Amino acid sequence: HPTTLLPYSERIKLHTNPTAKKILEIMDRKKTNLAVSVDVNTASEALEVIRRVGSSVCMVKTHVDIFEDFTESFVEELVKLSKELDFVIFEDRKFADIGNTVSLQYSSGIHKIANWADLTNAHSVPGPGIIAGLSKIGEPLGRGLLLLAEMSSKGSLAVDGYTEETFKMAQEAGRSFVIGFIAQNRIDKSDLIKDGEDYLIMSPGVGLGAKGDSLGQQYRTPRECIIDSGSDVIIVGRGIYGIKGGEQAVKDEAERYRIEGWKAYEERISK
Ligand code: 5FU
Repeated sequence: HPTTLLPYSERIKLHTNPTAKKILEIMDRKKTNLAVSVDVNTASEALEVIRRVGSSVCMVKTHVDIFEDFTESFVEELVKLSKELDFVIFEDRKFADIGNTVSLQYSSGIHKIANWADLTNAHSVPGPGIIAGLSKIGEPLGRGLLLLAEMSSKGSLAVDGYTEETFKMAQEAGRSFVIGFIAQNRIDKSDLIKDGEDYLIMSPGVGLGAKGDSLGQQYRTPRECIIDSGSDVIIVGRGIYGIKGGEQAVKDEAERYRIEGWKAYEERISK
């Protein structure tokens, strides 16, 4: 696949969306394709994890609806840390409704996601109206959207024709707002992709230890994602924040994944 041979730095100019550019710039500057998912119970714990791993990552992924203590001040601190430690904020909201509803869910309610999250994502199952509804809110703010083309979990229905139709839906929408996909493979197949198009493929389900969990999650190594499957960003949750050994261990583990991911990327582009 043409994209997988290009350095991240050379892909910046293939994008117009400010969030896509920012992600690639940070990856190049900090030498990291690692995103950490901070799925802990409280906003205050999440901030502690982020302070430890922030310098190793290009992105912090949240599920803010998990936090029992979500407040406006969490958002302020998160945004402050994203500037100090140089990372993008990705709220893994997985919108899945009609355009009108998702535009309200994205802009309003307690979380007001569009106000602070650089990046969010959506299922393609409702059809292109979901992109229109979200882009109405997010595009004027320079935000980016990923479509879920595949999932890491066992038995996922997002395969084959669904995955391909999701890619085509993104392509139809244009790349001013949709900047890539949550996927396990390079789903922007070279026979589908047009000249000058570039998408970011971000893959969750990454671990250097366990092969899965008891609820259907499946893990691959950073090498499998980046070299074998051509992913651009690896997303790691429990493998990093769940490591035993205290604060330093979490910091060290993030560095370990950053180095693994970066080595695999360097090997990929040198092929
Ligand atoms: F879209 C997806 C997917 O296909 N698999 C996922 O695991 C999202 N995720 C998220 O990535 C999931 O909601 C978690 O937030 C994170 C993976 O966490 P883990 O602790 O590394 O398994």
